[in-house]
Amino acid sequence: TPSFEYLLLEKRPSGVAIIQLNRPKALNALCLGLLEELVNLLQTLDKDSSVRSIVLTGAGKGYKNVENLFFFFLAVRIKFCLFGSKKKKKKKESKAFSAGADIKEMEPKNYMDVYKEDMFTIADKIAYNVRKPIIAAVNGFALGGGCELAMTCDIIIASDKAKFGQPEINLGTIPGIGGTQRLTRAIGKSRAMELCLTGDLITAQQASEWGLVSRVVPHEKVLQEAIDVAEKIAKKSVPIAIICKEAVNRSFESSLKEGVLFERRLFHSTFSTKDQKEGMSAFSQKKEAKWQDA
Ligand code: CO8
Repeated sequence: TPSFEYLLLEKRPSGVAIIQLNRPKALNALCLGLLEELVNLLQTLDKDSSVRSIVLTGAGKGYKNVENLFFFFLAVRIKFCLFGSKKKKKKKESKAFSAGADIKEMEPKNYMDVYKEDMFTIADKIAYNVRKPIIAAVNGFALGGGCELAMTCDIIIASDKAKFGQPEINLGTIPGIGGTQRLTRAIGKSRAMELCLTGDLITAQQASEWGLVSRVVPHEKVLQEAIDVAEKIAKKSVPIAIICKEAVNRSFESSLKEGVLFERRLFHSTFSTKDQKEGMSAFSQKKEAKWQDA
């Protein structure tokens, strides 16, 4: 298993890989090291035949390993016995998917620095090169680059405590990982303009009403909901899911007519797969399809 400085990875037998952005003290801000690890890991998982779908979330309270619950309650009890029930200062680390690009890392840079290192172009590899479906479980703030990262995923499921926004204007800059483009396509010009120009944040409920996320669930359920969706997808044929994702994504890149033609060609191409034969014959025989991923 590879080791990471900024990520946590869990691979489940169901074929779902769960990645956590793991800089909770900096609200999972996207430093360049984190982005590099993330892109490399996603590309590795994309080629890993034991992985069928991917969940991306932020480290923090929303993620609890069931096996660790016993130790969690034991620790709470011991703490209670030692320190009594006095209210402690609330820990800061439970509330972010990602608060965006790392401002402290960007602060000293000048134009030539960001131009030469082609800052954030690496993130395009997630949107354009990762073929398996990625579900974002947004467990808190998704701001700036955090919101942009969620938007490069294929499905966004939000905690009822999540907040979305593109506050770059308050820092004297603008979104740099596709925010002005993907947000506009997701929620329309007027709303995207309002968010990008005011820097205001919106609630998960508002994001859902505007079509940015597919659903809002209670905070403690957000990861499980995303895993459930990922597991459903993991039960499909991997190549067919990849073809399907490619077809939906083409709608962002082409006219309707071109998109429909592209879809038609891909649809035809599925008839060259064993899984199309299996899927249709299983339906006729009232059996469950056994995908060969071929
Ligand atoms: N970068 C670095 N550190 C951060 C970031 C960030 N984006 N966000 C939070 N942190 C740090 C804080 O500095 C703080 O650290 P410390 O404990 O050492 O002081 C810690 O995380 C906790 O944060 P807060 O104390 O601020 O927590 P609050 O609960 O008070 O506030 C907020 C939470 C509202 C999320 C607040 O932290 C905030 O406003 N964060 C910044 C959000 C933001 O502006 N994001 C956009 C960044 S720019 C971007 O993403 C795209 C730039 C594209 C540029 C393209 C160039 C080519």
